[in-house]
Amino acid sequence: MQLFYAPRSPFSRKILATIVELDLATRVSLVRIDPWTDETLRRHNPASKVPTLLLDDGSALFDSPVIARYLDTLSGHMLIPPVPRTWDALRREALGDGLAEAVIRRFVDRLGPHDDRLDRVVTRQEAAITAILDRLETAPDWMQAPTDLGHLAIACALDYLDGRSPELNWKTRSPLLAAWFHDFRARPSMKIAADPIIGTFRSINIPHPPAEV
Ligand SMILES: N[C@@H](CCC(=O)N[C@@H](CS)C(=O)NCC(=O)O)C(=O)O
Repeated sequence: MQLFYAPRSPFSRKILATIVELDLATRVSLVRIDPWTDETLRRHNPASKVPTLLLDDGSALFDSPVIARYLDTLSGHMLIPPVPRTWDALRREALGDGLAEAVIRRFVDRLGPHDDRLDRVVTRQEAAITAILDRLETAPDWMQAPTDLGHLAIACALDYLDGRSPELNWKTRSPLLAAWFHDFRARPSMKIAADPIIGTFRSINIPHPPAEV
């Protein structure tokens, strides 16, 4: 299988972390691509977005929730637990993905010329960001649950929030979440997914992955 990914993309990182958690690294080679400037990807995914997973039969899977479900099925459902816990894990994944989406939209919209319409879009994204952070902070039982796809999605979104929008100071607003994130990001899967220079998962199979990147 080939994974088209971009190093800064939080959705790509969720899938990179999923692959490592599921011990599938030897079965996936990585193709780094800039979906904004490189049209190669559109042949496989008409929306030309990362992540896109090219299967061995030539068909492609997208977007990240679909890819994650496929990989989880391949490896015996280790990241999406059985019913009734399924829905908690998938809700967490949706919260993480929703947070990442709002951070991306806020960032892109703020690049444009300043006008009222854009202000409204940015304000709406900020409302989503704070509401998702508050939901995760005020009902923290999920932090103790066994690691699932939802935890990976949330951690990748928080890492993206850190890098893209440091001015939002989310850790001050969400101290419990910040403490959880601090511990969770030490997982090998998170460190590896944060490495923007990996071009192949072969580097992942070394016993001691590179320290902080
Ligand atoms: N819902 C999609 C979102 C994917 C997405 O938005 N990817 C961004 C990078 S983070 C992208 O490829 N953007 C290129 C574009 O919008 O043209 C998923 O979960 O995979």
